[in-house]
Amino acid sequence: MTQSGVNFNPNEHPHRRLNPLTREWVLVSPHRAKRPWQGQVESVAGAALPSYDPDCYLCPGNARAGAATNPAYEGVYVFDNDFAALLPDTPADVSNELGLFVAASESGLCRVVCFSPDHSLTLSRMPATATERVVDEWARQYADLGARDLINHVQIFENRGEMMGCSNPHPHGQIWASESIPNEPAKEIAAQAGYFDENGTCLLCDYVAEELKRGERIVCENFSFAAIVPFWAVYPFETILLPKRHVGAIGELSAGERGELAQIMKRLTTRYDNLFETSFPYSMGFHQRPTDGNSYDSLHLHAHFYPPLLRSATIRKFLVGFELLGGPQRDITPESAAARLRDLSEMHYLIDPNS
Ligand code: H2U
Ligand code: ZN
Repeated sequence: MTQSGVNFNPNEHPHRRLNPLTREWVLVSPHRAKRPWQGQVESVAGAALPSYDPDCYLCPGNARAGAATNPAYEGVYVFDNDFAALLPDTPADVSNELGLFVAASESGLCRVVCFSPDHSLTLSRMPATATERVVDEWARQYADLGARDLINHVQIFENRGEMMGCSNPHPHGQIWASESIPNEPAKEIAAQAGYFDENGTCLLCDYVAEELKRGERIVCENFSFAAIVPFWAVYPFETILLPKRHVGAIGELSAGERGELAQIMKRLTTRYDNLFETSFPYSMGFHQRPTDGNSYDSLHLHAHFYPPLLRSATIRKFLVGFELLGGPQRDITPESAAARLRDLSEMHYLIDPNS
């Protein structure tokens, strides 16, 4: 890879990187970001939210759509989504006309998980001990939903911020439990199995160990977990959160590890908020073993955080043009994004250290 006598330099020259989890390429164009932080970094100070909002359909004691009313809950609260995208009683059917018009019925269940009764909080500002109860609930939901014959995959996720299509700032996430394995986990499962067949080891065990040795893409870590801007990141400040040991599902984490997961999520999301002094939007979610009864030994539990912000609270990455028609592309390198996140404080900008 040479340009008339100039050696290839990944910090200067356009190149492609392979995502081994999806086996897809991302185009990295670092030369476009040579002066990335010159512009004014705007921050959008959102109005402080009240702890209770009488108009919020997730706050304790409030009415939801239809007939339901939330109880006066005090910790984590889960309910069946009133506008569920998947329904449990869908009649089974498959059709295939000419291989061109292929459809299959899909059953499932959708739930909403309120992380806290306090409307004003976020995972970044909740006490880690409260988030630990969220982790416990995720494990319970995965076990409960996954045990049903109908359910073969449980997708736990959080959309945060209007930019990500989140309808409400109340701290909450969703669970979509489905009959089939969705596209993204299906790609990752195949790639992890393929890597295991070729190497006899787990792709993400090998990856996290190697990243910990190299250090340059680590954002933060604790004894059991590491948060990394992956080598193949598409979103500017995308991260992957991984247990260092081989675990296939949240329910296999020990009580201590669940506490550490809650802590590292708080530390990571605090860094995100501090980056542009904003309530940092993202979609995050866990990839864990499908619940269809197969073993999936090569699958390593992890969470992806996909945040769209690029240079400030108002400048965001859109997937347009080449990215829609060709493939994903990024300007700043994952290494420089990791360095920026790593250098940030873990004291949330809205929390007064003296109070
Ligand atoms: P989002 O903010 O990520 O959209 O999640 C909120 C979910 O809450 C959404 O899926 C559901 C929506 O269907 N919802 C209810 O179940 N009941 C309501 O009364 C309003 C919204
Ligand atoms: Zn609320």
